[in-house]
Amino acid sequence: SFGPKKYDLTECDREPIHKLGFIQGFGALLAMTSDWLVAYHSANAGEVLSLKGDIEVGQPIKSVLCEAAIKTIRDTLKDLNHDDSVERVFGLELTAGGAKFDCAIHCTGSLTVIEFEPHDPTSYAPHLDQLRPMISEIEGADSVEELCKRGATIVKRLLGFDRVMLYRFASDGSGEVAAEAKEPQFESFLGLHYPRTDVPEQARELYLRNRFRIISDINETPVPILPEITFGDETLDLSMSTLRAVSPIHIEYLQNMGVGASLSISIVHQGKLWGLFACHHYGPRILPFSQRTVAELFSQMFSLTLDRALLDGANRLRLLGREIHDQLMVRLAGGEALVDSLPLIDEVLERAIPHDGSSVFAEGIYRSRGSAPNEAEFRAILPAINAAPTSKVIATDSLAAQLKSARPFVDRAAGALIFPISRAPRDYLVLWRKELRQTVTWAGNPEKAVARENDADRLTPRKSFEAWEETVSGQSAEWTEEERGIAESLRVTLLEVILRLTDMAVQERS
Ligand code: BLA
Repeated sequence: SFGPKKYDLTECDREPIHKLGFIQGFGALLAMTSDWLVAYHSANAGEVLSLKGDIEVGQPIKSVLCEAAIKTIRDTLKDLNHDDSVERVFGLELTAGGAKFDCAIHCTGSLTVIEFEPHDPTSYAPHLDQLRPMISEIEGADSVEELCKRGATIVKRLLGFDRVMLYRFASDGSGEVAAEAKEPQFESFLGLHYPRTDVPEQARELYLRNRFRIISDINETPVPILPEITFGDETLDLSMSTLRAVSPIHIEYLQNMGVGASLSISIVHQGKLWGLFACHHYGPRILPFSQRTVAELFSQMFSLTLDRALLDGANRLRLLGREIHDQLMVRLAGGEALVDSLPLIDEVLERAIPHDGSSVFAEGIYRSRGSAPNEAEFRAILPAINAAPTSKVIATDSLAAQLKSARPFVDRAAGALIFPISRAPRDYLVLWRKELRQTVTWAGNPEKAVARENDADRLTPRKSFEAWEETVSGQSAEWTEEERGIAESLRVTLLEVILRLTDMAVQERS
């Protein structure tokens, strides 16, 4: 239950956040059995509906809601076309002559769940009007970065939160604030990285199914769902709920960050949780259901636009790869030795695969640039990489964890993208990346925003960052799938160029 329980970092992934048994008080909930008896109700349901008596478990729903409302709910159920569907009904009168409500209706197991909150009379129209210009605005973005920036700005404008971030996940579940729109008086979190535990595994899974959540008042006491314990000891599954009270651990985290309300919308790419629009407000903030629905719609459009932008990006990189091929061909065919073309290789590659240093080792000669290891250091790792397969690019974000001999230069070159570029003797092109913790900027100290100190300061972003710093010690930024793709085709190019040059040299000699 909600209380001052202290949590351990390793417990994060195990908390059953979909079955905590509480909702937020800006609405109420009823769950009905298939024979339309009340199975669960939030403790505030009777009050929100202005009923005289208490709601009892097992009571027929028709003694709680009016006939017309029940009919609407039944009809709406027909529109639920897959397991995780949630249908909305705006302005529904739930009791005869009573107030109107905005409702979310869904099924879980054999139960029908209706969640309702006071109807917002401004309704859809004004929010919907905003949608069309927003879509053309994101469609005009010419890169993923620009798209993210515009997305954050639009969501900020749409929802009026103090801070809207686009939080982008890396493949290891950690993440980075990739774009931000905020009120000027708040410190920027742009570029900050957070460890994977900050949005634990089960939360990331849930956020794929249920793409929208709001925590409207961090300091509000959540409303229990009754009965708290049933015969089967089965707590109501709130996975698809719109009112679900979130994990108390996360509440504590937000309190420590000084946040008053939080909202996040999933950004999905190819069936994976690619990122979140993460919104903070420094006071409580309740948004009408209609407005939340429009924001959700926007994020779906955003996800589609993102799909296309990522695809465009991949295509651009492929074109760039061809360009690199041509340029290299011209240079090397002109008689330049491979080791001497490192500056060119570096220059063209930098546009496709950002790196901090590079090396070429060809025909026994070593050349390097930037933060690459020196010749002696490189020769020390050579036997190990010679033992690896020649047929593909080797990508590692922590070479020193795999190779003892790489430890002496971990401070300069932690990650390596190794291109084997000939058969024997083994020649290589290597791109290097520095340790992430040296390159990641901790832009300011968000702890300044903390209003109170308590003994649970483990759960502050600062502590989180320290934990993250430890986990990524000796590790560079990862080589993304796209980067590894370009590297692979570039390896083929280099191999081809080199083989052709060798052929030419052989022909000249004979
Ligand atoms: C959920 N954690 C979340 C969510 C976000 C973050 C956005 C989604 C819920 C929401 O909308 O608020 C993380 N929020 C961030 C990050 C930034 C931000 C990284 O603004 C950066 C600026 N969280 C922890 C630790 C634990 C933890 C250490 O930091 C576990 C011990 C847990 N986070 C946690 C849990 C949830 C969560 C359990 C799920 C909350 C829920 O949906 O019930």
